[in-house]
Amino acid sequence: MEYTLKTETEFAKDVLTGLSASQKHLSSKYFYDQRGDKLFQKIMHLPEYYLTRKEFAILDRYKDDILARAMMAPCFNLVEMGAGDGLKTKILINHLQQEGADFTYFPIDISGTVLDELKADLQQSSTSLDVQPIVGTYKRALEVKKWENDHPTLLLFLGGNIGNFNYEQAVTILRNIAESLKSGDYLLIGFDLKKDPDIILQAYNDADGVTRDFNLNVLARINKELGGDFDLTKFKHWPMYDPATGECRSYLVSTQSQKVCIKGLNREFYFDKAEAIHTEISKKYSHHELEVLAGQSGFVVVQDFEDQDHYFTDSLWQKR
Ligand code: AVI
Repeated sequence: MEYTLKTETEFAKDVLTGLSASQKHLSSKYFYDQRGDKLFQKIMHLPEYYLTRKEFAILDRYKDDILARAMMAPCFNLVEMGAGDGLKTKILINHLQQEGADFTYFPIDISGTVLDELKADLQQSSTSLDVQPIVGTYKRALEVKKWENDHPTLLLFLGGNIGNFNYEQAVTILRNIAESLKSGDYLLIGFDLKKDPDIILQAYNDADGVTRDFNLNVLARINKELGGDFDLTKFKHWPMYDPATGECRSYLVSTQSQKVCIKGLNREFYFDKAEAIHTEISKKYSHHELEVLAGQSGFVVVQDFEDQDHYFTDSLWQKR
């Protein structure tokens, strides 16, 4: 089949840059297409993947306290970065509705499919809920700032999504978030905390291989969208956790020397045997690190809400 050159898309540009680098890399944001979204849904229910369960328990247990602290006006904006299926947020939304709160919900996600489903789902249970989805990257959504009005804002950045950025990138994103907010507005942000390395590693190396397939999905996506001929059986999923930095890094390691052709880029890429493509970072934080991060990005930590095992925290920050 003939492939038209697709070098203009952001995906194509990033793949070209990433696979041409001396340390090959591909961004984990490209895990999430329709199949990737489904795999991530599955991950969230895996016994090894504690993050979702822990955060769910936190929101369920502390919803009153969180909203009592963060609600400053009868009418407000509820913005959510990386909303996904909104499963956890529904706890807060349902609670707000029971309390008769007047708010507009702005879910932001890179996946339009996921947002369509979320909106339909929310409006099925409450036809009066004002949902204004924003499809795009965090960066783009913060530029567009559809929630810019006179009302105060509570911005949710849940799921430990901030962990998918390195420290410098996290500071940049959080500063951008701070700029999109008014002084006194709140940010509720989820951090996976440093803990026993075995527990962390297992969460990214589940027995059923769902996380492996999720990682490999970036190659499947290159095959599908850019006409690549990656043989997925020739790459090994390899997560590793460094307890000093708190970084869980995932790689795809080539099991043999091989050549891969990507027609859409009109390029061939060579892999040595055991050469790695870095695909994801999932950073785990200490309390001290997150206090510093808040300060560096224009926030103060108001309160940490944690699960009983102290695996995860939803940290409530206020814009200075
Ligand atoms: C979305 N994000 C917080 C997940 C994480 O834990 O880093 C993505 C993920 N990657 C592998 N498993 C889950």
